[in-house]
Order: sequence, then structure tokens, then C-alpha cells
Amino acid sequence: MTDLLILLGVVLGIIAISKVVSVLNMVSTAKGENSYMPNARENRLQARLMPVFLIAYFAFIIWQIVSWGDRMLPVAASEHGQTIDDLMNITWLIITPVFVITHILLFYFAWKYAYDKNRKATYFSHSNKLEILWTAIPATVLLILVLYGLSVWNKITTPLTAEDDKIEIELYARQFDWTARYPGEDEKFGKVNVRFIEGVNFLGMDSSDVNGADDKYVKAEFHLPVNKNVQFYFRAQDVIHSAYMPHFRAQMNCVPGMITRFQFKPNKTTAEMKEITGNPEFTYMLMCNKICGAAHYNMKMEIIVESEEDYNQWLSEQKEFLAVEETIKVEEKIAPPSDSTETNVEESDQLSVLTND
Ligand SMILES: [Cu+2]
Repeated sequence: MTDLLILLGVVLGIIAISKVVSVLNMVSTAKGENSYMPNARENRLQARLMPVFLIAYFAFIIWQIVSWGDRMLPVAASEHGQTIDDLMNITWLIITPVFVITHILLFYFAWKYAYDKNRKATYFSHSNKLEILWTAIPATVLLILVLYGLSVWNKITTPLTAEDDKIEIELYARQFDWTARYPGEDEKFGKVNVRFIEGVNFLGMDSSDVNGADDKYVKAEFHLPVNKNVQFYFRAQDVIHSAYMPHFRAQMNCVPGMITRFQFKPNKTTAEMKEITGNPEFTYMLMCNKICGAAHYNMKMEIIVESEEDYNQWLSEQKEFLAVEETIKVEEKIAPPSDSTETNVEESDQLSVLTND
């Protein structure tokens, strides 16, 4: 109710201010104050400032490219990444000359045809030829770009088949961290349910599902084997997040209540990328690309790409869900929770069940 009153107050305030402004305008028109016309000298000055602004504007753009250009992403670290970069480069190649030419013309015309009392403008109301030309050319160019973009999108989002050699990872987003879950040796993810989310079991793992017993989950960093397809599943606990892995040219929204997917094949290890970039500190990052709350900027996770042997070694060292679960049970025995932890879950209430194809 209070919100409604505040809104009403703001709306009425805006209406009142606009009425006052229009009354003041009418008063000054009646007094003849609005009939000001710039003189010839002022006109000439404005006209001369046009090319000056044009040059300053382009100089500013070039300065930005020179001083910030090295912040651009390095070469793509995934197999499909090059197709995205090609799409981006072709789009730049088409729009940059258009941008330069239209701006030169815009400022040139403003300078060349500044008001001159001895010159009369040519009036013409319509030209079919012109209308067709300036509609058809941009439409065709945009159609080509859209179709090209669509074909790239279809190519990179085509799901992997059961025969494809792949690993599977679930990325779980919540305010404000990421968790990566691996299906364990059985290569099957355990069931999850939003109703099981409590305390340490923030993933909502269903402990009655045997497939989940060997699931492994990690925070802070996760590993990927090089030159192997990675099928990602994304979940979110609270609000919409977005899994953004810029070096792999990959991004997918994480939406509460549903599972989204994306897959790619990393083709450069972290060590190789350190060499390519000449930066010994280089790391691949998973970041959140939806402003999801106060600590959104800090919602990130390191990604390590390494050889398959190193990856397997690392994975074997990670704790299984069952082991984590046992620890929780022991803790509960020592200090039983004050309120009842009983949860009533019907099978039909399963919000999201991850299954292997
Ligand atoms: Cu987020």
C-alpha cells in the first residue's frame, strides 16, 4: 500500500512539473523570448566545429583501441571458439566501414550545408528509388549476418550423442558461488531435489539414490581434460545466474527450476595458454554474467585444463558425496539439530532429475 502511494506521488509530481514547465514556456513565447535566431557568425562557428568534432571523435576511438586493445580476449581455447570469433570478425569487417563512412558524411553535410540566407534548400517529398535502395541494402546485409549467426548457433548447440566420447559436469550456481559436480565412476549423476537443500547439502542431493553416492563436487576450482567433449548441465538455487567462460567462448544462463545445457571441447591446456599469452599468471575463469546481487562481481571459479591423465588423477583425489554425507551424519549425532529435519518428498515432486542418455 505504501509503495502504491509513493508511486502515485511520483507520477503526480512528474505531471505537476511538466505542467509548470509548459506554462513557463507559454509565458516566454508570449513575451517573444523564444524567437532567438543565431546570427551568421555564430552559424559559421558551429559549422566549423563539425569537422573538428569529427576528428576528435575518431582520435578518441583510435586512442581507446591503442590503450585498451591488449585487454581483448586471447585466441579461443575451445574447438567451436574459432567459429564464434570468425562471426565476430566478419561482423566487425562489415560494420566498421559503414560506421566510418556514415559519420564522415554526417559531419561533412552539417559543415557544408550550414545555414546560409542566400541559399535555398531543395525540397522533395518522396523517391521510390531511394526508399527501396536504403531499405533493401541494410535488410540484405542484416539477413546475411542473422542467417550466418543462426548457423553458427545451431552448430555449437547441437547436443552430443550417446556415442560421443565425453565427460559430464554440472555447474551449480547460487548467491554467490559456483559448485562443479562430477558424476563419479558410475558416470551417472545422483538425483537432486530442491526440498533436500539444507545446511551442508546445499546441492539438494537425494541420499536415497545410489547413483549419487559416488558423485563428487568441488568448489573454488574445477578441472577439464584437454581435447575431450565436455557436456555441461547448469542449475541455479536462488536467482538467475549465467555461467560465462569467456576463453572458451561459452555462456549459458542458469535458471532456478530448470536444467540448461551447453557443451564444448577445450583444445588448449592452462600451461599452453600461459605460453600463448606470455602471462605466467594466466588462468581460465568461470564467472557469473548476470547481475545477481551484491557480491555478483566475486562469483567466480578457476578452471584448469590439463592432460587426461592429470585430470583423472585430480578427479580420483576428490571426495565422494557419500563420504561428505557420512561426515554430516557423524556431526548430527554429536549435535542433533534443534528443529525437525524431516522432509516430506513425493516422487512426483522431483524438481529436477539428471539422467544420462
Ligand atoms: Cu550470479
